[in-house]
Amino acid sequence: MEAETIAAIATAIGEASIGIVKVSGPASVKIARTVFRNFGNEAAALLPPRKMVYGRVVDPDTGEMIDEALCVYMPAPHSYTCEDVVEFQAHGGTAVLRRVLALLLRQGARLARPGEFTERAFLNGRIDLSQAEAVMDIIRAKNDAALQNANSQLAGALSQRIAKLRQELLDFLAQVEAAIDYPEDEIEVMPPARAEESIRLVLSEIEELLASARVGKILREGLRTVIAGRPNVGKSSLLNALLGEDRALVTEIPGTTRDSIEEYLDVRGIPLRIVDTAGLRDSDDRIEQLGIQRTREFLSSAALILFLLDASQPLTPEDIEIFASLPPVPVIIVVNKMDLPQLMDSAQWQQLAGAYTIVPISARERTGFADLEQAIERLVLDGAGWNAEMFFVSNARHYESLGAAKTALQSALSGLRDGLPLDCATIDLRAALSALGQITGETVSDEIVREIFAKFCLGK
Ligand SMILES: Nc1nc2c(ncn2[C@@H]2O[C@H](COP(=O)(O)OP(=O)(O)OP(=O)(O)O)[C@@H](O)[C@H]2O)c(=O)[nH]1
Ligand SMILES: [Mg+2]
Repeated sequence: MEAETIAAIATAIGEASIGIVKVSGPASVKIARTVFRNFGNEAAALLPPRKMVYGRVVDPDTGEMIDEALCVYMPAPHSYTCEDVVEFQAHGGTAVLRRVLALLLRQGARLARPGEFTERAFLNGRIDLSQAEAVMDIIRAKNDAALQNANSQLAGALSQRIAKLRQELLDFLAQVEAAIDYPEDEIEVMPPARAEESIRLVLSEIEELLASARVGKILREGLRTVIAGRPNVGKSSLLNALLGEDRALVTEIPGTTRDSIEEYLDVRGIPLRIVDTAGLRDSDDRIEQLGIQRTREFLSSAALILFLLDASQPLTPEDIEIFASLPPVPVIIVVNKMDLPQLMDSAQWQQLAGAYTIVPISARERTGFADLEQAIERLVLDGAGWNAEMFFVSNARHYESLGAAKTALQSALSGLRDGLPLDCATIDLRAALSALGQITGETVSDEIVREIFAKFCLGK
């Protein structure tokens, strides 16, 4: 069955210097040549492969000129979709682009579904499913670290690891099944200890990928970071210093911040969703009480807490009480106002801190921030710094499939340990193989493929 030719506006709708309309499929060139004319004469443009041609988009029925445009033809199979693709670069206005698209549709193209171009790249075998998903991650990336991770995935960082694991499972299954199917050939049956060892190797790599999802989630959503402490210790000053702008009100009056303030911030490439909160204390003020209630809510969903102390004051019972009431998530103790004479005994805060990291800073003088950034980076990356080789699973679907593969392999292992014969394990191994294949798309149903691409943007 010959594929339909599809068309869509590929750029965001709005006012822009250019906008792109693209068409993909066997009739692309024929359709393009009916609506695109050489500039200066009315002949249909020739469209040599991979060369920009300057001309005009014209309504073939009325001769009306729609826009000046550049047009490029990318022949199959060396195009995004592996099909014949033609792209028009017209002016980036809503009416212009809609007219160009309408012309293409009238000439026989069908409006593309969201993600259908990328879906074709997948169905035609140019990229696997995890790489197709990386395309959308690149478009959605809000910071360098997320972009870098998506680029690694598109380049095959995940695909290669999954392919390797699947190959190992397949080799293993082939050996086991040969021994079962041809007992007369006296193929040596794998000793259970060696079988266990092989399964455990695959399992540990899957567990490593699963563990990377913690950072993957941070890259996608930002690390939920809450600045907390009693009033007046300098929480809002810290937020402002981190952002490099006067975002929150700062005064010498305790209880200045009433409502929580949430901002996005990059710390050494790590995205943070950081919240400055109302200082925690007993208060009779109704508004402040509501603010404090909010602080508690933000704290309960925090992934990292920056707990602030004021070094120019002795440690108070409130400080100790607040610290003890923090939820069980990573905490960095930030000792602020180091520029003032210190009334807080460092032995005191060290005792309070126990194993937590302590970072002395001055929000006013902006000192200590490199240490604070490093402490945050260490916490997120388990002591490591960024490097280009790092890859983190950041897609919930991949995480689920890895989890299913892990469960299947664990079940195979426990069967072997219980003394079940090796052929019983093959059922679990096949389940693991299938779960891994869902990530790259080998074993995924058409329905799920549709669902994945439906979440893409139009024209991609
Ligand atoms: N000397 C000095 N003063 C600071 C520093 N950081 C904050 N302050 C001062 O401390 C006071 C309180 O600062 P804020 O940032 O408003 O404190 P807060 O913790 O947000 O206070 P609430 O919103 O009331 O909970 C202000 O007068 C700041 O100028 C610092 O590093 N050094
Ligand atoms: Mg404040």
